[in-house]
Amino acid sequence: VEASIPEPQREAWKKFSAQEFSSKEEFEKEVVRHIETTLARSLFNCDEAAAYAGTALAFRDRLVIEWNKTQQNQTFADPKRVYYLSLEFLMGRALDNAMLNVGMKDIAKEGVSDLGFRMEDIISQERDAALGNGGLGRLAACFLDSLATLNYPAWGYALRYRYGIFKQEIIDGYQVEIPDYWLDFNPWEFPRHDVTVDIQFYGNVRKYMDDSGKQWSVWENGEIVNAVAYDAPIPGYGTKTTNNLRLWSSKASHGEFDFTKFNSGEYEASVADQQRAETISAVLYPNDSLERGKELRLKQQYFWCAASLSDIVRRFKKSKKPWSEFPNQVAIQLNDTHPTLAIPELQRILIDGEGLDWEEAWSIVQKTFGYTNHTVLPEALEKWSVPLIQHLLPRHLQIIYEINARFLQWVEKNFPKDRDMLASVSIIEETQPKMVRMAYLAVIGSHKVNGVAELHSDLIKTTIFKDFVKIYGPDKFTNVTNGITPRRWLHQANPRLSELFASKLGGYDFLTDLTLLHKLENFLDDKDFRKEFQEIKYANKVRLTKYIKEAQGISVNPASLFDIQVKRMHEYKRQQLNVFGVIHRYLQLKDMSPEERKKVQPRVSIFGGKAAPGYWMAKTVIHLINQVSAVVNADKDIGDLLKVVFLEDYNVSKAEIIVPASDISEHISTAGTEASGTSNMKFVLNGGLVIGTCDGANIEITREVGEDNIFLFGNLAEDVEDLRHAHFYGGFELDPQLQRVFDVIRNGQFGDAGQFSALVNSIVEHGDYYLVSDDFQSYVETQNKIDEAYKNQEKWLTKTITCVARMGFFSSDRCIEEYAQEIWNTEPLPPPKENGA
Ligand code: GL7
Repeated sequence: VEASIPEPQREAWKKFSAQEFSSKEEFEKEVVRHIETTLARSLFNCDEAAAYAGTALAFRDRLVIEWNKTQQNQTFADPKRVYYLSLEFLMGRALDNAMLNVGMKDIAKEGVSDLGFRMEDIISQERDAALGNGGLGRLAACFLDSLATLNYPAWGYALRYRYGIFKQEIIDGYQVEIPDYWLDFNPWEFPRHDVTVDIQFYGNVRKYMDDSGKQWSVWENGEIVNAVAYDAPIPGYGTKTTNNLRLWSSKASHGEFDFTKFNSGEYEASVADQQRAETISAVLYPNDSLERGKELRLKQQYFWCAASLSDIVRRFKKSKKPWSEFPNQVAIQLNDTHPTLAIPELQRILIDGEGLDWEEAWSIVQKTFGYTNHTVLPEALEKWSVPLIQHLLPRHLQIIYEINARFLQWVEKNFPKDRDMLASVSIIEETQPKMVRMAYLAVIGSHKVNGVAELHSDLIKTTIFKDFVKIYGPDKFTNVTNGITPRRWLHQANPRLSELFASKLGGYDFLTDLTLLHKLENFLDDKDFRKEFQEIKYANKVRLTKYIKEAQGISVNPASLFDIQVKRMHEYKRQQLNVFGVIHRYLQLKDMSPEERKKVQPRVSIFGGKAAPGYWMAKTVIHLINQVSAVVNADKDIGDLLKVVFLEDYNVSKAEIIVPASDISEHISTAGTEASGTSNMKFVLNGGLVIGTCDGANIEITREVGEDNIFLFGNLAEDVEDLRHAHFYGGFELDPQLQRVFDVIRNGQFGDAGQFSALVNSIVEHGDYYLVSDDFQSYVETQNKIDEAYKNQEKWLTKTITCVARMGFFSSDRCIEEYAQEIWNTEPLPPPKENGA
């Protein structure tokens, strides 16, 4: 039943309905009111944290007003909505983004200054919302920003982890993980204790038959856990549309809280049950591109899918439309295979709950879902054991088997002579134990499957989903190249550069149409523009220099070439190639005479990134980088010619400082392994050049900026298999320069050599799976070219400006339009024009 105020009382409501502050004075009034009443603090007791809280709450009020209006508007219009299911949303900080999108940042800046604070200090009080690992989670966050900005009626659904991605500390050169309990003070979320869903686990399935002989299944005797909704407003830029991100938190259900135990004195046991329920949403799994098959992770996935679908179905049912309309009202996008259980869950709701027959239900399911694949790495492709699913979700296992049986019968009928194909496309892998291949279930249950960059989308069609292309034809598979939001990754991270562009382009339209940057090429010869562009880069390097000093205690010279590789630590991303290159550079510098050294281009090699806590090899690379940093930075012979920095605890808010400060950034994965990469786009948009392999989005960046404006090196994806084969069967001859690097590591120049033997052996003895040795020489040569190119600052500047001007394609707004047209079939719903507006 809708709780609505009767007509006669509505006048009073309207009269007192919440108003948005619109002047500096009103803003200050709101901040002070929140500090004094919401926080119960006073001007004698107001630190930066309190000032942040007051400012955030003032902006939150504004967001909430728009958010309510947006939701109301969407409820009345009842358009087709997009639901983006992602286990990760790496949102970062919200205040700066809220101020930008609401459009009151300047007023607020003056306001907080009147109250005795500096806006930068206030902004940096906020903790990152770090509900994600890396690119996949940050992509989801950029998509939310674009969806709202483009007025798409869209919801994000995820889990409200109590602990986000761990905080990384480096102690004695080793990574140490510290829990990130981020919910102490989070003004951006709203608990919806009235929006709850009962989620069932375990139990058994019983078949019933009614008088007419119709059979149906009931899943019973399970354990119930409660899902409680927490909502966060997602404001669009330059629009009043404010969408919703709904996070589910797990809680013991009252039915489950064991009162018999409680009454019989087993108070502790009953509380333990409660804690077990809360464990489901307690922690984000800290693995990036790696699956581990833990029961709790599967529980998380089902809990989140079931709660979200129940919510989506409930919203659809309010419209009283027939079920056949469901796919015209609902588009659900699966961000990787993590939410694949939503497919059997919707089928279950439709057949067991709503009484539809199988075919009718299945056709609705297939039309509703789209699936985005984000990786071809075998270790990241999710498989769940059949016994585990049987135990946890017995009804879903039946449904998965039924989906598979019908699918295989259909394949058998259409490809009668192809026996091998049946085994290779079966959702069930016939191993011991049997496994459910989630990616296959996602392909079969969706109407579109997309990769995230051109090369990647081609690769999935020729490797992991090859047989499905034969079965469904090529049209089911498509590409949507990733993008980034220019609001956060240009305007917020680099306000001065954004301002410079606005001054040349006649306003900030480029923030919503990034292709407008192409007009910057008209200013390539404009002396003032060039000078200002260069000064901004230098100022950003100075800012990072200060941060490096503060955070790591290392002094670097901002006039050096800043070479940056920040991303999750992973063998396929090849930070090891980078650090071997740094060691090589160091050895060469040591060999040089003082005269020769004078000609060398000074360089700072900056690394950053977290390793999954159980990923030993990635942690070893972190350790090596830190050891090299200690030795090189202390070497008086070398001075500023080479400095090596490992920046602790890389995250979104640090990226906003790091990205604008690069001269060169490294995107050097083994060809064919990085599905897209998105930081490459961020660095180039901020006036840095790229050294990279022909992989992921590097290829499309090259297409846009031109081969002369990017430093590509290394083997191509099509040759990787042969090279790997050659390592095993053709013998192994190591590049002499790389050999020398390994020799000094083995001699203990960077500390206990034993620590690094597995890393070195993975290359010299165990087949060099990531082709470090094959690409080393071309990597080093390309780095030398970069040194040379950097010496001609005018040419370098021309390259960087040209690159920025050609980055229009990589806006996440373009991605969202592509998804909307090709996959979701949805239209924007702009906010209604307000009176007087
Ligand atoms: C990733 C890819 O590795 C990365 O290349 C891509 O940019 C990102 C977003 O599409 O998705 N896939 C994946 O499993 N993770 C990624 O970051 C964790």
